[in-house]
Amino acid sequence: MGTTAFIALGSNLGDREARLRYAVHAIDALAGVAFARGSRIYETDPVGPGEQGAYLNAVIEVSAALAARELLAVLLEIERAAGRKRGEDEERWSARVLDLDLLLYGDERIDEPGLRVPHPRMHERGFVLEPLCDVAAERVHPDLAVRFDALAAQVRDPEAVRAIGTTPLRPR
Ligand code: A4P
Ligand code: MG
Repeated sequence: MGTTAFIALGSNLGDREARLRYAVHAIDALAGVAFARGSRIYETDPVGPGEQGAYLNAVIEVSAALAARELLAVLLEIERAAGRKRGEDEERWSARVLDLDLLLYGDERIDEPGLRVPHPRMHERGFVLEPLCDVAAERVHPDLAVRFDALAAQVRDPEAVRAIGTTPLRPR
């Protein structure tokens, strides 16, 4: 079968939940990619410079018959398609309308121009690790050889990363 891959989803503009649901639906609809399971949706304090609103974040597991580079390419296409959906928002905020990061591709370690897996900042980000633990708590980070639940415990901040509801994200 395909390679197990994990994808992080983020949105902090407009109807954030609709954008995450659009993304998981679009990913599942891709030829060569099958949705396996999703985390809960989390509302998260923004990390990084500048003033920006809270994000919704989630992580999904898929089975991918595509190579990692092909998978990233189609994820970036879905990002762009979501950005085009709301005309007037697009110019100012397109980078944050929908962010799709390829976190893990099997246990592969890839460092090429435009493609780094595991995602280089995933191990220090609660907004990635908490939803990842919903679906892969016992998996081991391929570079660090540490379980994701242990990595999450090191950065845990329940006020900054809050599960909203209990229902796992899945394609409609
Ligand atoms: N790229 C290389 N490897 C990968 C990969 N594994 N996954 C390249 C995805 N992309 C990868 O991505 C720019 C390029 O990275 C892609 O075209 C691809 O070729 P980007 O997401 O547009 O920008 P960036 O360089 O990743 O910027 P930055 O600042 O690192 O953005 P991040 O890391 O995506 O973080 N706070 C909260 N609470 N929640 C969030 O989701 N997200 C960000 C953005 C900041 N703060 C946040 C959140
Ligand atoms: Mg990104």
